[in-house]
Amino acid sequence: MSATDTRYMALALTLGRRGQGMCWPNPAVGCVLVNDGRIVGRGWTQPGGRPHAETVALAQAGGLARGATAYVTLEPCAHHGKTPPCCDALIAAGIARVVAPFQDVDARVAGQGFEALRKDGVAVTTGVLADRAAQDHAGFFLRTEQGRPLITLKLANSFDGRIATASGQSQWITGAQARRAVHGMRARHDAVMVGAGTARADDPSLTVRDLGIARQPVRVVVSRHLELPLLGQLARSARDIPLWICHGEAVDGERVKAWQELGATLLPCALDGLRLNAADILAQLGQAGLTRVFCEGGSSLAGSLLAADIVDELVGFTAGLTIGAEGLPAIGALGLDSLEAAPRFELIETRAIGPDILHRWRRAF
Ligand code: AOF
Ligand code: ZN
Repeated sequence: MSATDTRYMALALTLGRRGQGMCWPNPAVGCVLVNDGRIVGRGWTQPGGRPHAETVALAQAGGLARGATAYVTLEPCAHHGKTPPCCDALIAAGIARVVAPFQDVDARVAGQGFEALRKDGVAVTTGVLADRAAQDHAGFFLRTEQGRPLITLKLANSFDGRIATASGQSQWITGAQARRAVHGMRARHDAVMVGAGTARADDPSLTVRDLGIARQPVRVVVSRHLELPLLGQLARSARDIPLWICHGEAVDGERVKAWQELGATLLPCALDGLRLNAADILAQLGQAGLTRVFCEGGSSLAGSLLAADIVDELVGFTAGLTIGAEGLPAIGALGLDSLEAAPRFELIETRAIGPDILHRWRRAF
C-alpha cells in the first residue's frame, strides 16, 4: 500500500459519501480512475442505487480507462443484478489494477468480484483505508449482516439536557446554524425517524429543505396506537414524500385505513410491554431496505433505542441555556441498575456551531 493509493482512496471515499442517503438499499460507493498519474474518471453510486459507481467513472473515462488503476470503496460487484457486473465492465475497459478496502458482504459478491478480476489478469490490492471505508459502509454492513439499519440518534437540548419546558415549549433551543446542519445530516441518511409524541407536539415535516437533494429521506414515525394528526404536515405530504408508520399490531382498523388512503406505508411491529419493541422496529426498517436512519427523538423513542443498545452514533447539539428539572428530559427512562450497564460512546468530534456546541459520539465496542 502506497501513499498514492491512500490519497486516491480517500478521494474515492469522499465521492462515495455523496451518495449516502440517496441509494438505499445499495451501499454508497465511490470510484476514481487514475491513468499515468491523471484522474480520468470519477463516479459514485447514483440515486436509487444504480448505475453503480464504476459504471459512472468508466463512462467518463472512455478510452482513457485502458491501463488505468480503479480505486473503488467496495469490492466491484460480480452478480448480474439489474445491471451487468462491474468487474466485467472493468475488465472490458482494460483496467490494469483495482484497489479496494475489502470484500463486499453481499453473498452474491463476497470475494467473487476480486476473483474474477484476478482471473483476467487484473492486479488487486485490498486493505486500503479499510477502517474509514467500514465507517462509511456501516449501515449497509449492519443491514446485510444483522438485518437492521445503522441508527444515528440526534438530540438538540439545553445545557442541562432538556428538550422542552414543562409546558412543552421547545422552539427554539438551538440556533439557526445548528438547525441548518441538521438538514445536511438528514440528507445523508435514508430515513428520518421520530416518535409519536414529537410528531404531535411539533407537527414536523421531516424533510430536507434548501439543499437541492435528488431523493428525500423516508419519514418514519413510531406510534403504537397510530394516534397521529390526520391534518398535520406529515399527513398532508404523505403522497409526495414517503411516510412509514411503525405501529402496534392491534390498532383501530379505521385509523389504518385513513393512513393508507393518505398514502402512508404501515409497518406492524411487535410489542415490548407498553412500547413497541425497538429491535423489531429496526428489523422492519432493515427488511424494507433502509441502511441509515436518523432518529430525532423524542425522549421515549430515544430511551427505547438506547435501552436496546442499538444506537450506533449520537449527535448532540447543546445550547447555552438551562431549563431545570421540570423540563422534558432528552432521553426517557433506561431502567439501568448500575453505571456499568449504561450505553457508552466514544467522542469523535466537537465543534462550535453558531452559539451552540456540536458533539458526535460513536458506540464503544
Ligand atoms: C458496486 N458498485 O456502486 C455499488 C455496489 O441491485 P444491484 O444489482 O444494483 O446490486 C446491489 C448490490 O451491488 C449491493 O448489494 C452491493 O453488493 C453492490 N453494490 N457494487 O460494484 C456500486 N453500489
Ligand atoms: Zn457494480
